[in-house]
Amino acid sequence: MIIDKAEVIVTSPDRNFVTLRITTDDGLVGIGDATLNGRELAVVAYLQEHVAPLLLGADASRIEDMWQFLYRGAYWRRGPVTMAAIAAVDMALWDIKGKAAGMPVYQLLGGASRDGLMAYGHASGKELPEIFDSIRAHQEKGFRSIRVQTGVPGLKAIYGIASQGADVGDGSVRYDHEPARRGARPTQEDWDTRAYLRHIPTVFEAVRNEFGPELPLLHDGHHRMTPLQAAKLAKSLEPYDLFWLEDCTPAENQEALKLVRQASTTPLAIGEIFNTYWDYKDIIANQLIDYVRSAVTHTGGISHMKKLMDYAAMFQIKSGFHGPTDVSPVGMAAAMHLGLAIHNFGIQEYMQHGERTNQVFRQTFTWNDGYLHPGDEPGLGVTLDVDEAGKYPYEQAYLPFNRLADGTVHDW
Ligand code: CS2
Ligand code: MG
Repeated sequence: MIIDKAEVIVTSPDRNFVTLRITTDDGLVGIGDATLNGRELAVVAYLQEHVAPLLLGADASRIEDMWQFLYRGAYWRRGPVTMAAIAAVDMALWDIKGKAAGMPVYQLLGGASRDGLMAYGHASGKELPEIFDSIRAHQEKGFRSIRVQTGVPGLKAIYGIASQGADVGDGSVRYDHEPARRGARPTQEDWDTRAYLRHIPTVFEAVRNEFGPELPLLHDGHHRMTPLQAAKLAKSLEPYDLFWLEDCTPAENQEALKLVRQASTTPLAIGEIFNTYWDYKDIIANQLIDYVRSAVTHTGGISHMKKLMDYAAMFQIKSGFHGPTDVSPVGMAAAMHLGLAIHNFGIQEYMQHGERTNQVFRQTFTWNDGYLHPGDEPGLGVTLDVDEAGKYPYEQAYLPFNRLADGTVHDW
């Protein structure tokens, strides 16, 4: 099972995706997601110029050895571009191994530890009526857990509001959740932490009054608070019994989470911008988080994420794998296979890709009554239609960024 072809396929049906496609001399094909939102072509170059030539002639069955070769052999370690590239190789080799064995990848990881994966969707709105409608719409789609993001009075455009139609200053009106905004320049949005901290408890008070105490609710702080502000936020949301508060403060300063922990019992989820288990070493050992937020796509693939989750299990920390529309269906499938197999699964983010994306990536996973299942096709269970992919060339796109009222750049 020798690799004789390694192609990097860039396609942009609803947004840009990067896929590594590996073919062996006995005709097996494996695919891996290498999408890094807003910096896609950096990973394309890393794969095409530096990794693909090293794959040719290699034994596709040696997944761990290839991982260690690509990680240690590069000399320069870690980082989002490197680890997304390694992740794509890892996913593609697991896909091939499953096809060679005639088994879905979760069976190769130890088999199913549950019947299905509880998933959460993204409800949002500028104000309460729109938020309530969005929650109901997600319940009608079958979601049993729901993330709630809200507009903030006085702010024109902020992260996570699907219907935000404000003119954000560059003439653009439509702002989707995650897809990086197409266009030659990043879109500027605005932020005011004090206004947000005053407003957010009133939103969850209203949501709890409307939908009751049972519904698992999640919220994403999206890195925008200082540690003390994050502590205030976590404490203010404690009465509303969140499933988790995510990215309450930028996690480069991991010590800061001790302050949040001292202030509140609101569960914390961190890690979607991490890319190796080294980023988690101390916050897991010090019990500073409750959920691991990484995506398989951004964190070295299935092999590395399995090791990370085994370490997290020692501290009763569970998975909450990242699953926005900027993780491709291949990355989603990999997350589902891993999530089904590990004991310490927590919840799976599921934003649901667009119709054109689902035409390019033919998937066999199921979504039923609030639960995902990766399916039982050999490998990852996703096929990339290369011809369909060719209809959607790459389009330059950037994630938005924030400026405060005085013009200072701020975390988005
Ligand atoms: C968000 C991410 O889903 C989430 O929790 O934080 O979708 C994030 O905004 C995007 O991945 C950025 O590309
Ligand atoms: Mg997030």
